[in-house]
Amino acid sequence: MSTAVDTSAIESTDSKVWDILQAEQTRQHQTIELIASENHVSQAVMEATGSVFTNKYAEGYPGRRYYGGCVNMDAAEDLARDRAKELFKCEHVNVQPHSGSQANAAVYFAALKPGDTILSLDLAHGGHLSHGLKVNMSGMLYNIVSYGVDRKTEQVDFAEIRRLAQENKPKLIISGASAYPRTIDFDTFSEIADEVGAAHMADIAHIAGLVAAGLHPSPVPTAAFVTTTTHKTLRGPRGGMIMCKEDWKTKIDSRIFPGSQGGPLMHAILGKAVAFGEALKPEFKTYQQQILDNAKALADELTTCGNRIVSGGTDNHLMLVDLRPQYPDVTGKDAEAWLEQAGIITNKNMIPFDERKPTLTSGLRIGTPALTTRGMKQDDMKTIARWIDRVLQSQGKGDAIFAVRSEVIALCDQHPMP
Ligand code: DSN
Repeated sequence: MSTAVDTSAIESTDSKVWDILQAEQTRQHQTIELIASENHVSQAVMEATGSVFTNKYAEGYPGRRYYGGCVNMDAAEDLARDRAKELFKCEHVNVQPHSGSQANAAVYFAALKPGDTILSLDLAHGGHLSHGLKVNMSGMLYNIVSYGVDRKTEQVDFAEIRRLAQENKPKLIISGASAYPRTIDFDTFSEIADEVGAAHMADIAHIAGLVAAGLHPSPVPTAAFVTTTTHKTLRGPRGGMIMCKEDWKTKIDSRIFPGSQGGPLMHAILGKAVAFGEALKPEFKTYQQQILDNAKALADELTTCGNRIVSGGTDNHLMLVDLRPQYPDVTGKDAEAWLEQAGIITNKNMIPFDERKPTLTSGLRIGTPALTTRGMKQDDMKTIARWIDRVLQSQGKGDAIFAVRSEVIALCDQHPMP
C-alpha cells in the first residue's frame, strides 16, 4: 500500500502515532468512500502539505508580510492565486482561509453588520451550518431567513426565493449547499439579489471541481462573492478560498488577515497551488465527467433496486437516499452504521421535510468523488449500489454484512489510492 509520504521517522520514534496512522491508512484503503465531501489527494498534494512550508509564519500577503524570510512563501501564494484565477476566471482570490466556514465568515464580516439579514438555504433542506444555523456564529450574529425546497419537486423554488427576498430585504443572499443534488441556477440568484439590493454569495464548496471543469454553471461572472473549500471535488488539501470582484478585494483580504485569521497555513497554500495546477490539466475534466457518470449510474441502480432518491436523481456528484418508503423503521443512523460495518462509508443526512431529528435522520448522503479518484467506473457503481441494497435489506444482520465486507475489500484491492 502506498504511504503517500515517508513516515519512517514516526515509525521509529512514536509507536502510538504510528499505530493510529497505519490503522487509518488501512481503513481508507479497505473501504468504499462515499462521503460526498471527501476525496483522496494526489501524491504531489500530500508532499506539499507534508513539506517544510509547515515551519513558516507569513502573516500578511505576498510582498507585505510581517515576518522575514518569506520569499518562497510569496512565490507559493502568488502561484496559488494565479492558478486559481486562471481556473475560475475570477477577478480576485484570497487563498488563505483555513476552511470553508472561515471563508464564509470573512465574507459576512466584509459585507454585513451584526443584525443584518441573510437569506439562505435551510440546513434541513441541504444548506450548510455556516449559512445561518442558530448555534453557528452566522445564526447568532445575523438575522437568518431561510428558503427551502419545494415539497413536490424537492428542488429550490425561485418564485419562493424572490418572494422571501422582496419581503425581507436581505443584505446577502446565499446560494450553494452541502446536500443538494441538482444544478444550481446561480444567475437567477444574482438577478434576485440585484432586484432587492442584496449581494450574492455563492458557496461552491461541494461542486468546485465541476465548476472548474466547466461541467456546472459558474457563479463567478455574476456573484459578488464565491467561496469554496479546496478538498472536495476540487481534490486539493483541506482549506478554503474566497473569490470576489475587484472592488471587494481590499475589504475581503483585510477580513481574513488581520480580521479573523493570523498566520496562513502555508503548507496548505502550497498544496492548493499543486491542486490548482492539477485541475488546469485536461485530465481533470475527464475525472470530473467520470464523477458525474458514476453518480448517475449509482443513483440509477439504487432506484432499480427500489430505493427512492430525493428529487428523482442527481445532476452532480451526490445523491440523497430517502429510506422511508422502503425501510420505514430504518434511520439514517442505522443505515450509516450497518454500511460502515460492511466497509461502505456514507453519512446520515436530513432529507427535505424529514420528521426525524438530525442525530437520527431518514436519509443517507452518497457521493462519488473519492471512488472516482480510485479509478472506479459505472460497472463498479452498479455493484456498490447492490451491496448497499443488500446491507439495508439485511436490517443489520451479520451474515450479509460479512459477505459484503469481503467483496468490498476485494474491489478496494483492485483500486489503490493515489
Ligand atoms: N461538512 C461538509 C460536508 O460534509 O458537506 C461541509 O462543510
